[in-house]
Amino acid sequence: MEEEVYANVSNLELEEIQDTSTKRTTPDQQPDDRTGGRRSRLAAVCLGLLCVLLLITIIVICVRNVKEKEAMDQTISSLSKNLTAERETLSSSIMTLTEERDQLKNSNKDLTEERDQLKNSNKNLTEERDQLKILTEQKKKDQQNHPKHTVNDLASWKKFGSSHYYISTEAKTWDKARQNCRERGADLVIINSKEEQEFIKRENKYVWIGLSDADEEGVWKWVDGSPLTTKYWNTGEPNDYAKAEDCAVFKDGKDTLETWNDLPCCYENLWICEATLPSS
Ligand code: 2F8
Ligand code: CA
Repeated sequence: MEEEVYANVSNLELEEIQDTSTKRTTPDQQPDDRTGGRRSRLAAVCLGLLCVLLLITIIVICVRNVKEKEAMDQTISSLSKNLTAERETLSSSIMTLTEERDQLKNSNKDLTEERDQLKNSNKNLTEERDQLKILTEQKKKDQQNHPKHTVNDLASWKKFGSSHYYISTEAKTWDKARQNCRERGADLVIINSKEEQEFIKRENKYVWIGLSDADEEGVWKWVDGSPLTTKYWNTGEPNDYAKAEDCAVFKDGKDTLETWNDLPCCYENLWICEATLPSS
């Protein structure tokens, strides 16, 4: 049985081998094989051409890209140059503008200060004008109510040199004492010589005189506006005690000629008026 099977198989194999060799050597089938070979070659040539074409395309693209990159680099570099130049122009114009702004700030500051000073001086002048108006009005009234003294009017006054002196019998503040003198056509006494100082000392009275530093601390002025030159301050005076003493008083009972002291103007004291007659 086994032998039979082997024999069959061998037969079959033999047939197959015969079939195959018969197929290869069939003369009818040879033109087909040649066409296939040609096709394969044609395909290979086409493939090769395609590869070459692809390579050329890639090279062209690469060259174009390189050129484009160069062009872009040039554009970027020229833009960068322009921007740098523009930035420099802008920073120099910023510097100029900053300087201009600072100058304007300074001149604005100066102008503000000037304006404030002008405002102040305008205020002061307005105040001065108003005071002068009041004084002028007061003077007019004084002249109407108390016309200037004649020699006869002054008969009761003490005469020394070319002046007449009135010593009050009541006490008043410095301002009111002065006003009283003015109403009498005189003013508080101005002492401008040693002889006059000696004359008043002989009266031996504690009296206001026409000297004050009320306008400016430490700057003593007589009532006619003249500065103090010949001084007869008591030792240690004027001391502006408690920062409140702006009016001068003539002290009595002193051994020396230095008899003056500064006192608060609101104190009430006797006073001396001096009238100087106009020279005829
Ligand atoms: O010692 C001088 C001093 O004496 C007094 O002050 C304590 C006088 N003041 C009054 O009288 C208000 C000062 O004027 C004077 O300088
Ligand atoms: Ca004093």
